[in-house]
Formats: sequence, C-alpha cells, structure tokens
Amino acid sequence: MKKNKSHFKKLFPKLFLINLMAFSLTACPAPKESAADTTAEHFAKQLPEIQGEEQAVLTHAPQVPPAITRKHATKVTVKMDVIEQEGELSEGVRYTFWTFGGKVPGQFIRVREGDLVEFHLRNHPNNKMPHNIDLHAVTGPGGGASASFTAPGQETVFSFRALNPGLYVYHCATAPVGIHIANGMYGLILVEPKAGLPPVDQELYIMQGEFYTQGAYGKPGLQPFSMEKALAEKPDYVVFNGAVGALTGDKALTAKVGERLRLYVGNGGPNLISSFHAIGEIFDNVRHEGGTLVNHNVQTTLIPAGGASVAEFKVETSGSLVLVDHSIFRAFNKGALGMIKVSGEENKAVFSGQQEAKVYLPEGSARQTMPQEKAPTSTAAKTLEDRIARGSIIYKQNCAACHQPDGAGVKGAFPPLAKSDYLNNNLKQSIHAVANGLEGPIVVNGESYNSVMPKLQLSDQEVAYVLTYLLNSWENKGGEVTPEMVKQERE
Ligand code: HEC
Ligand SMILES: [Cu+2]
Repeated sequence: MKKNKSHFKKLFPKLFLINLMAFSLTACPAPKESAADTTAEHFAKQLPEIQGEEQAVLTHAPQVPPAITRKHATKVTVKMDVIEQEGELSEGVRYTFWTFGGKVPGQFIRVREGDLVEFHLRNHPNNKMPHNIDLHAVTGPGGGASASFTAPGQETVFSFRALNPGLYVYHCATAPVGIHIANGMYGLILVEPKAGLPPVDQELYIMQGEFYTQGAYGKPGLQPFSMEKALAEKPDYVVFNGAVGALTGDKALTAKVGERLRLYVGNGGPNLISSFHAIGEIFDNVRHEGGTLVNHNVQTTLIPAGGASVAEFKVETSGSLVLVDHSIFRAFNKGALGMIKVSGEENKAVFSGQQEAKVYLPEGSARQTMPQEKAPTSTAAKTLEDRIARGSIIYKQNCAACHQPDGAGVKGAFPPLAKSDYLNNNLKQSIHAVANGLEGPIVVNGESYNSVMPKLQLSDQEVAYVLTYLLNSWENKGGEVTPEMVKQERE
C-alpha cells in the first residue's frame, strides 16, 4: 500500500500537492478569503487578462477563418444571423433549410483559448420560428441555449469564456430540437489552444448531416421534412456541407502534391455517427473527437453526432482523394461523398498505378486442360447473343452498383443507361466514356449530371461486350460495338 502511494506521488506530484493542501486546510481552518476559495471572484482572477477586442471573422464551409496569431486573450464579438430559406439539397431537389449564416453548415467560428466571446444571435425578421444556439465550447447552462432564445426580428446577446481548447459543434436547441438540427442548424467553433496549432498549407471545413425528406432520394421538387423517417433514423440524404455534390465536380476541393492539409470535420447528425474516411489517404494526425489527444496513422475516424474531429495529412501523390462516410451506402447512394483533386507530379515511388492486367488461369484447374472453356473474356464469343450474355455479366460486376441493375440509374447521382439519349444518339462518346472514364457536366434525357465515372480496368473486348449489352437492353437502339471501335476511342 505504502509503495503504491509513493508510486502515485511520483506520477502525479501536482495532484499529491493539492491533496496535501486540502488536508492541511481541513486540519486547521483558514480565514475565508484564502486558498480554498471557490468563489466566482477567485476563479475570475485565475482567468487570463482580456486585452483589446475584435470582431470574429466568420466563414462558410469549406473555408476556415485565418489562424490566430495573437498571444493574449481578447474580447471577440460574434454576430450570427439565423436565416430560414429554401435551397438545393440535390439536383432538382429543394428543401427549406434553417441556417446559421445562410448556409448549411453554419459559419465557422475561430477563437483562442481564454478569449471572452460576446455572442450576438440575430433572428431575421422574415423567419417564422424562434431559434437559439447551444455551443459545445461553452461552459454554462445549455451551452448558451436559453440565454440566446430569440424570436424572429430580435437579437440577443450573451458572453462566455472559451475555457477549453478544441473543435466543437454548435447547434440550435429550440424545441423541437431534432427538427431544428435536421433542417441544418449546426456548425463548428474552434477554440485554438494558447500555443496555437502547427502550421499547415490548407485548412478546410467539412460537416456531415442527414436530411429526412418525404420523397425518396432524388425525388424532385420542394421536399418537406419527414418526422417519420427522422424517428426511424432512416435519412434519404447523408451529405457533406449541406447538399449532394457540395464537394464534387467543379465544387471539389483542390490541393497540390506536397501540401499539408488540415480538415476540421464535424457531424451535425441529427442521428447518425460518421465513419469519416479519405479513399487513397491515411490521416497522419487525428485530433480524436476534436480534443487534445493526437492519434497517428488513422484510416477512418469516428465522429459522433454532435462531435468533431481534426484530420491532418500530407498529400504525397497526385490524383483524386474521395471523402466518404465509410458506412458506404451513404456515400454512393445518399450523397456523403466529396472529392479533393490533387494536382502535381505523380509520385511513382509512392504509388505505381496499375502495372499489369492479365487473364488469371489457376494452375491445375480443369480450365487448363480445356482451352475452349477459358475465362469468358479471353476468347471472342461467336454469336451476338453470346456477346450480349458476356456483356451482361460484365455489367453486373462493374456497372450495376452505380447505374442500377435495371439501367435506370439514380436520379441526381448516376445517369440512366436505359433509353439514354446520350448512349443512343452518340455511340462514340459513350464508348469513350466507358473506355476512359467520364467527368464533368453532361445531360442525359434532359437531366444534368456533374460527377465522376471512374475509369474501369476493362479490356477493349470487355468494353465492347458491355456496350453491346447496353445497346440491346432496356429498349435501347440495338447494334454492336467491336473491340476495334473501342481501341480507336482509348486515350
Ligand atoms: C462509380 C459509379 C459508376 C460506375 C461503376 C459506372 N459508372 Fe457510368 N457513369 C457514372 C457517372 C457518375 C456518370 C456521369 C458522369 C458525368 O457526370 O460526367 C456515368 C456516365 C455513364 C455513361 C454516359 C451517360 C449515360 O447515361 O448514357 C455511360 C454510357 C456509362 N456511364 C456506362 C457505364 C458502364 C458501361 C459501366 C460499367 C462498365 C459504368 N458506366 C460504370 C458512374 C458510374
Ligand atoms: Cu432553430
């Protein structure tokens, strides 16, 4: 027991001292004003002195306000407007968002540990609802919620000391809280530690959230909130930065080889936990749960609803990194997908690209002795029917996940191949798309798409089979694509 105690003393000398002090105080009671003082006055004396004042720079995602360079605490005034307004949730899909600052997620707030924050919440006169704000960075009742309860056309003010450094979520906490959050009322506040954060080349702001709409994913028009789906925790949309495609196509994030990036990632929920992952990268450092602990070499960081994480990495080679919630149907079918396009030189020492692709014939298998039954794509199929059948298999394995087994596509995400005017009217460009991949805005049957179809590792023969299958399926125009035609379109 004794041994244990001295060991404890070694590990926690300060704690031990405090213990001793407490002991001596109870042993001989001291006058009221002295050390055991737990009064607010005494506590206030221990806070850093406030020098000067400034107005907070607020930014919309994916932008982050500049790093704080001052070395003292100050009074920071934050003025935030609540705006209820209709916007685009996905191509052709409208939603009435309730926002902090006009967009989802709310504006990014950046202060320094020890700062005195004077928060002004202004509820726009055109709004219909009262709102407030609960900042997880606040030490105090409701995180400021009741102190900031504001009716339309009103402004409220409250102040707090940013006592704990970290990355924190803020959200509206007006009843019914779930609906206010589900409509987009969340954002991030960074309380920079006194010593600051290590410099990086780029800082970015990404926040995940779900939307519960009455219409299924992609159903066009103004979609009302669905309480039923919210209660069942079954969103139709799981998105980054407030909309499907907010971080893809021409809105993709960009970086250069060699840069260090820091992502401030939040999760507004209201219900789901995010398994945040960057396809093709490993996070060098993760400030787990937005706190002080730094973990290294992380593949996927778990971000609770109402929580955050800081992920840092250096980009070593060029290409596209894909940001996803690794609960993967959310990424490819509900919108939780973003992109960082990295420009610069490919780094072959880090990643070679495909070095070889060839038919695999297991040794000793029956196939070796029966050459006429080789792997399906290694010999030409004799009849059009055979070629269509082979194309059908290739389609199921390589294309159906995105374009759907019936070729109908997914509205707003993956264009249809069934009765596609793009496919039927211009065979060359479709061959080109399948052979080389496709990126950028296109219109299929009057609907716009602006996404990325990856280049798939298929031979000319396989591309020919799959396109022949497409042409002869789902009321498409018929016909045939040959390997020679594919060869001409290869880049
Ligand atoms: C990861 C998802 C994905 C996969 C897998 C995929 N595609 Fe696509 N495809 C897309 C997207 C997204 C577009 C639209 C790209 C754009 O917006 O520029 C597209 C466009 C097309 C188009 C032109 C538009 C149209 O509707 O006619 C064709 C043809 C096509 N894909 C065929 C295929 C075939 C064949 C395969 C399988 C060999 C395949 N795709 C695999 C996502 C995918
Ligand atoms: Cu609200």
